[in-house]
Amino acid sequence: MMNRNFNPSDLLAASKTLRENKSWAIFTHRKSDGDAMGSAAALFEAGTNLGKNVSWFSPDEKLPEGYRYLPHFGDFRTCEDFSFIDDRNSSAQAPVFRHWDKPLVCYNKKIVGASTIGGELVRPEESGKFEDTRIPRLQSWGVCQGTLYVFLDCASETRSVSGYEAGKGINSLNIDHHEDNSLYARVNCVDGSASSTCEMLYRIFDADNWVITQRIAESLYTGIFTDTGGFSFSNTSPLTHNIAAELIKLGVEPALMTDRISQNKNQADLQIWARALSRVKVFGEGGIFAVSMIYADDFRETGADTTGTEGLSQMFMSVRGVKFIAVATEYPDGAVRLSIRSRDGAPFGAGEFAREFGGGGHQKAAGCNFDYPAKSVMAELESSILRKYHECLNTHQ
Ligand SMILES: [Mn+2]
Repeated sequence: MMNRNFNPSDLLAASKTLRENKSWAIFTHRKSDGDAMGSAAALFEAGTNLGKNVSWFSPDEKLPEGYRYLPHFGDFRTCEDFSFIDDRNSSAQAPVFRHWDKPLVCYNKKIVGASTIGGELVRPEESGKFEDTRIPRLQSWGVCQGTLYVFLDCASETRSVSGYEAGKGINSLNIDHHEDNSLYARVNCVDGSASSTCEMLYRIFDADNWVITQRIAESLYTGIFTDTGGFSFSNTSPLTHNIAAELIKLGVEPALMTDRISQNKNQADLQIWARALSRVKVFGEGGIFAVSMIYADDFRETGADTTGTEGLSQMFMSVRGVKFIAVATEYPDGAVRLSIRSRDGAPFGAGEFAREFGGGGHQKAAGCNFDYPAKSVMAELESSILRKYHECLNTHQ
């Protein structure tokens, strides 16, 4: 599912959509990174300056503490299992907060409560009888009829919100730079050649003369810096540097930003990194592959939380000769997720590998779930990589 060619008019269309709507609910992806948070913070601040009613949701329970300097860090709301259901009797889908004991249904035409009884969702016609104090709370966050759902840095809707399906009348905007973005929103502004979602957001603001304050500039710089590995990855273009230069003119201090972004570890984080580093296995012809693993026990024993591993996978790319790495993380709930990186000269890209397991991402940075019991993950990962490697060798012969 490659995105269609990006058209520069998409920038103005995105700006127009944002300007036309009074209420924005921003969604970012699971496992928040600097680009997801930087773009959300920048858009939140820009919206506030325009007098919009803005809210921000992600499936994460908490954000990485290192980014606390971003504006609106504290306005983030967790939306684990925030999902859209398709109600046949309504012209629009409804977002549901399933992680609350009683789910909330919010329709475009009217707002009603609903509840689960014995696990079954009560139909909307019955649901009016529920009085739910959370509805005003949801409304106070700005999620109400006509709210614009803005997806930032999400290649697919399911990275942020489960059950969302495109084309069902949802007032939605998708701003992203993943080349495998499935263009799931009503308005899509996706350029796979952009370094970051923050770069896309800058181009949208610039195209329609938005006021970019220092706080917005610092947020945008954060996402551009982190997604380009400090302007070192191959996604760094002349335009990326030009935008960074504009942001510096707007008040960003590069040395301060680098300290803020890179000084984001605590003792427990280093201890969990040490465990992952100690388990590294380099293999394949000439040592082109590396894998490692973090177990749920590592989080318990070190006291690190799951946000403490951001940047770890890039560390493995510093091994001489390595072209492709995968780091498996067993989360406290038992799910195992791969963080995958590749560089030029790898027999297959990170994104291509991730898609075989139902994941996604960029050609050189991607992720997927890996459904094996934790104790066999390292062996299964190595054999999956070698199997894929041999397939590639055979097709190229
Ligand atoms: Mn990104």
